[in-house]
Formats: sequence, structure tokens, C-alpha cells
Amino acid sequence: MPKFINPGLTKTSRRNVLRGTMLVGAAAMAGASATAARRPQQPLKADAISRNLHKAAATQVADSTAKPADLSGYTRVKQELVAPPFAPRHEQIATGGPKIIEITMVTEERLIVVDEDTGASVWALTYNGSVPGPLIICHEGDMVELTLRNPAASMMEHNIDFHASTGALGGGGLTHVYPGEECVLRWKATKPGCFTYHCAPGGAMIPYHVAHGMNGAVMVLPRDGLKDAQGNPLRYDSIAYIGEQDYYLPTDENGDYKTYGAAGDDYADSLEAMRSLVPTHQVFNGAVGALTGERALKAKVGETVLMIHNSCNVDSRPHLIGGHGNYVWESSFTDAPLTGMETWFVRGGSAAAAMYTFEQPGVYAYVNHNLIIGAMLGGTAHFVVEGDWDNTLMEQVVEPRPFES
Ligand SMILES: [Cu+2]
Repeated sequence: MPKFINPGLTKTSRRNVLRGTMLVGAAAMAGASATAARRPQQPLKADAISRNLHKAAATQVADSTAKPADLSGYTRVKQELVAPPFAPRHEQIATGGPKIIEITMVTEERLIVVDEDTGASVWALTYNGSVPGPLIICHEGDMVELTLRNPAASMMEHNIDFHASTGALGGGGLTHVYPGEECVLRWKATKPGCFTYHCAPGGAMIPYHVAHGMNGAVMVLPRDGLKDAQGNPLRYDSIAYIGEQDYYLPTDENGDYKTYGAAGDDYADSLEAMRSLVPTHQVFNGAVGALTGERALKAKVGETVLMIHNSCNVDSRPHLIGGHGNYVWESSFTDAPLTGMETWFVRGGSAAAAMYTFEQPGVYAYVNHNLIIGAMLGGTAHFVVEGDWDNTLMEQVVEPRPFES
């Protein structure tokens, strides 16, 4: 067992040593002694306040005498979640009445390589093994019923905060699962749009889990589908689900990325690196190159793609080089979409959708147009588009040649 989990000061059991609060306390003690000369103590107090808030949220609900929800009129369906960049099978226009959509997510802690060139790796904290976690799709008025399982072999507790939901810290207060535990949370999708979800165990564990990959997106479609400003229907042929992930990977005295034996072993080092607010990597779908080269996104001329961009922790400015955001929803799907966008905005802590119909073949780079992030930190995906070139839209009239000066 990693030594920081049990600092030797407290009588422990497997269940209570894995509580995020104890990990926070252990690392804070270790961190405080190592950095007391140059670190203010206030963040530790803020950390404690945040942890207490999460405890209070669960207590409130447990004390409630609320009536059971009326589930008559709902039909139960299962949604098979799939790994990004793909989307689960779904209807763009809802048929039948409202549904209770049953999904299952497993909190998987796994070592992933962030950058093959440098060997940078991270013990990623994930939902269903992927960064970002799987895309969930429902319609306004549906209920999402999540079974959240934390395998017995896990090192850490996890939970989930759905920004699309209402109450109990987005469900975060009701879903703390320790290794070997599961819980079921049901929430109603009342707001159409794209929303982030993330792990939020409390205190500094919240950014620690988020910055280790534990976030993803829910798309809540209007029951009658997407529309333009005039109310005309907008339909897509495919979805590209992209999660922007900031990592703060600790380095040793030589500047090499450190490696760790198990999830959580990097906790104290990571908190130190996170405090810089300067990510070492800011990648799409978990790793540098996860959506380029052999793994590039594919499309055809004439195909309409809905690009769903999740960014749980940092602001992002997606830009499709060589294309546009024909329709962009940074806010609710009930708001008129922005149109003809060159670059759009994804607020840290949110997800947004952009629709584009490809008009030319070739390779398009989908980047964070903070180009330092796009080109140097890993925030780039590629679309490879097949079809016939349109010289009306662009033509190389003269290829590069020497000229007399
Ligand atoms: Cu977690």
C-alpha cells in the first residue's frame, strides 16, 4: 500500500484509509513540512471547507422526508456506453414518452502513457477506462439512472458530479463509492445542452481526480432535436466526442517525468505541480496523438459532424483549421446557435457542441487555438476527409516557384 495513504498517525481500516479526506490530510501534512518556507497555509483551510461541504450535501439528503419520485409514464431503456471519440446509439428526435436511461460506469484506475516520445505517464482515474469518460446522451425530460461501481482493487474513493443535474452537488454528495462499493443515482435531465461531469470527492481531491482524467460529457437533446435560429431542424450524420485534458505531471531534478507504482502515489507531487496552474500537457482524448495519424477522425465531403468538446478544468478555444463552426452551441440547445464561427469558446467546467458539414477533402486540424497548447502541449486532433476537391472554394493557381527580383 502506498505509504502516504497511512501516515502512521491514525488507526486505520481498508475502508477509512481510502477516504479522500484522509488522503488529503496525509498529503497536506507531508506537503506542509516540505514547503512551509514558501507556501501560505490558507489553501489548506480552503481545502477543509470544501471537504466539509461535500459531507454536508449528503447529510441534507439523508435527513430529507421527501416523497418518492413518480416514475409512471417512463419507459426503462439501457444505453450501452462506448469509448470516445464515439457516441452511444441514440435518437436525434425522441420517440415515445420520457425514458429512464440505465447506464453503468466503472471507476477504473489505470496507468496510461500521455506522450510516447517522452514516456510521460499518469495513473489515470477514469470512468470506464477512458479519458474522457464516455459520452452519455439523453433527451430533455428523460431520467439518467447511473450504476457507479468502484472495483475492490481500486486505491481511491470516487463519485460523480453531473453539471446537467439538479441538487446534492450534482449528485456528488450521493455517490461516494469506496473500493468494492456501488451505488445508483437517478437524475432528471431538465436542461438541454452539453454538460460536463466529473469526480469530486472533496477538497484538493477534486482537482486531483479531474486533472487525472476523471471527467466526461452528457448531451441532453431537445425532444424534437436541434434547430437553427429560425426553428428549422438541424441534423448530424456523426458525432466526434473530444475531451480536453490538462495534466500536471511531476518531474524529477533532471526534468524527467516521474513514474509511480500505483494510483494515488503521485498525490503530493501532483498537488505541488498543479499549484503552478501550468499544465505539462493539454491533450485531446487522454494522450498526445490520441486523435491524429492512424487514430485520426474520419469523415466524407458532405458529411455533417457534431463535434462535442468537453473541458472540465480549463478554458478552451476550439478551431477547425480549414473549416468552421457552422452552428455552435456554447450554452443551452434552446438558445439560437452561433453561426459561421471561426473559433468558439468552451468554458472550463463545461461542454459545447459545434456542427460542421465538410466541403473539401483532406486533413483538417481541430486545435485549441491557443496555439501553444495546440502545437506544443498536445491539444490537436485531425479529421481526414474523403471526397472530391472543389476548385471554386480553393485552387492553387500557381504552385511555389522561384521568381526574379
Ligand atoms: Cu475519482
